[in-house]
Amino acid sequence: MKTALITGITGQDGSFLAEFLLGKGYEVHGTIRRSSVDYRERIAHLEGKPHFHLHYADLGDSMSIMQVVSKVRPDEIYNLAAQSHVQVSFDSPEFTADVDATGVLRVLEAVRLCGLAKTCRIYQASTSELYGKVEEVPQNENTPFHPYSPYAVAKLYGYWIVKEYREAYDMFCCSGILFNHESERRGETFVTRKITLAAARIAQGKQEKLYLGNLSSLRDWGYAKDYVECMWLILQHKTPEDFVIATGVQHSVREFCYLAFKHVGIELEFKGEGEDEKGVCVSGPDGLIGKTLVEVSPDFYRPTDVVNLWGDPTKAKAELGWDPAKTSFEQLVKIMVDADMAKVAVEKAGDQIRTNLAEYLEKGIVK
Ligand code: NAP
Ligand code: G4F
Repeated sequence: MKTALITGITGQDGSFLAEFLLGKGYEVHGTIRRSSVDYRERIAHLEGKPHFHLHYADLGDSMSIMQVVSKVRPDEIYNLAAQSHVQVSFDSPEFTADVDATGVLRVLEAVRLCGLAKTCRIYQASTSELYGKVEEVPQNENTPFHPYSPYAVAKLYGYWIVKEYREAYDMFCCSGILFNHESERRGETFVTRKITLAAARIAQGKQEKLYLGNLSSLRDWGYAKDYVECMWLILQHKTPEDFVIATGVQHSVREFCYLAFKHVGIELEFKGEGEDEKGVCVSGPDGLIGKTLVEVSPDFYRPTDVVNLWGDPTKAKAELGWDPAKTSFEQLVKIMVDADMAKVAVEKAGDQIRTNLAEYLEKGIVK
């Protein structure tokens, strides 16, 4: 039985990867952080399982990483922990650098100092944000980097330090240069999830309007569940190498929005340009026709924005046998919207129960 350590196990990818590795018969260890709210939504269903273990550690704290690596002595480490929000990195650049850049160094050094350099394989969660202000489309493993946010600059250090440890110490450490991947577990402030939640809430009368930033931004969006398989494949490869993981298909934020709303029965027409662009309901429920449901707010613009990400997964397909077309863009949108429609329906039912209860209490029907 192999032992894996996942940093960032509470995140979108960490939770899917933990399920995937448990399914492969791994002993899975993950790092968590102390929080005032102890409900770990994405991994709650795994807690208590015999081969699933959690440890407190923080990528900003070398001693905690040393401690967990020396205790677990993993065969594989998946370093997924990061301050992963690009816009937030403009507000917290120093924290982002500490966790997303120096944090990677801390993991590599912990492995080396624990005497595991020759036995432990390390996956580093690298990103298409490295291409930033893109110098070529589509982007592959040889495309020059041009990071365009504090997040991307920090991740670029992570990429290079992994390469350095591979060459200097002959360690099996690799970067997966992953393009955007989404799911029903995606954080609610990333654009896709923000859209699918809003579409579900607007369709069920719980929200009036959705405010977004740059609607013309282009992304290569895949399904997170498919991408975690690739992380594992990268570590099973005969040699330590870096891989681009993407679908090879590109769409705009506007297209994502159109499709998500269409899936809940609302057809949008986008009118106007730039900050004046609006998404108006042209067909759907009576009360919504003619209403502006999507508006642009400069609050969601970034000081520098990456606008043209499009990955070329040829190497991953040829060398890892990975299928980039497993889940289509349309299927991805459907998975996310269906999950959010169900979530909002449950929220609404909860609201109704609370309203009824308040009324019964007031009338003295229940005490
Ligand atoms: P996510 O949902 O934001 O999860 C991030 C994880 O990192 C969470 O478990 C978080 O813990 C943990 N974390 C944050 N700061 C930490 C710290 N100082 N010490 C220890 N843990 C910390 O991100 P994701 O979408 O799953 O992405 C996983 C990784 O892939 C990240 O490194 C991200 O930058 C990278 N990536 C993501 C994509 C994508 O499209 N999703 C694409 C390319 C690369 P808490 O729950 O306690 O906050
Ligand atoms: O969903 P996003 O915030 O993702 P972004 O910036 O591409 O970063 C994600 O993918 C990276 C891989 O390329 C990861 F490394 C990173 O960790 C993260 O998972 O924004 C996507 C695009 C941007 O161009 C943004 O300007 O959507 C645009 N956008 C337009 N309106 C918006 C919004 N983004 C957000 N978050 N919120 C908006 O209202």
